[in-house]
Amino acid sequence: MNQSSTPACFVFNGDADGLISQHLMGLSGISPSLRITGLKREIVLLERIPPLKTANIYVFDISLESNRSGLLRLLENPEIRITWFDHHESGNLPVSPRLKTHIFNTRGTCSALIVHGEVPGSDRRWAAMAAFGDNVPEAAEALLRPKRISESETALLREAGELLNYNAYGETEEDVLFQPIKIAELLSPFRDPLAFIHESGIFKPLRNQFREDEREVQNLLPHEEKGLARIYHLPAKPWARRLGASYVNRMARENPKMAVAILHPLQDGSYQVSIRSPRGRIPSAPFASDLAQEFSTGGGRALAAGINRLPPESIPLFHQRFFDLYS
Ligand SMILES: [Mn+2]
Repeated sequence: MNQSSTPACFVFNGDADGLISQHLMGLSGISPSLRITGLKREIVLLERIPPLKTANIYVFDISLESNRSGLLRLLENPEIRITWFDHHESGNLPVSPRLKTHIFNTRGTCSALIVHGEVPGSDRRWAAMAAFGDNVPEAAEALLRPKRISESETALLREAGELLNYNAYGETEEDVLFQPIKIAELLSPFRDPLAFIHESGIFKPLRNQFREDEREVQNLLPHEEKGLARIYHLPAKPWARRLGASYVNRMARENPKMAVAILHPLQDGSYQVSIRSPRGRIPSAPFASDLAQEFSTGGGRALAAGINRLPPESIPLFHQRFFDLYS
């Protein structure tokens, strides 16, 4: 079958990195007949592809490991080819002549930087915008430096990337100002990132909402505090669902000697818990992952761990164990 007549399908994360990755592929001349995306935490996306007779599927910025079963099912169809760009841990790569991967799980990269490297002649300011949004600003700056992009233009690219990333956070569609699929459609005619920033109409409302959310966050007080340990309970409000995930990292960065836990209420009445142990190289600090694993849905790493679902009746126990270890 002639490849050019085969419909293309783009599947991507709804954050800045995913959106811009698929846009770069679109600018290279491949126009998708179908786009599939979601909010930041919706990463199992291959299963949402409707049955296709034939397709060239391009996947951006979602982990292969999380989509393995969907991928294996798609590869059973000999008329489907898949090209995958990502920077998350992938696990073993399935071997198939119809699967091509560009997956680099190294620090300081992001999917749009990988796509940028594969698409000849693409405007590096797009990849820089994505890298700023994906929290790898050093990579963005390194990409812009040889082109002598001005400080004011760099600042615009940075803010746009960060706002696109911020827009993808929420628990439901109602939590976000723009559905990521809508942003992908708005992006598609723009070749110039500055024109997109000035003319798409999304950045002013995003900036305003972000500032209001920031004000709410700044008024937040710890629910309980003992020594160098703090627990916050976020309210069941959209701003808290949008900023909660980045708030815990910010608290940990700004207070490196502090242990922090944040409880996010979920719709079913349970809580998602983020735990950060002190970063200030305190050798005796207990691992955040050890505390998380005391609870059935907990896991993570030494400095950053979490509990997916803490039932409300376990909150007093969590407080007690957290302060036992860290106060
Ligand atoms: Mn990414």
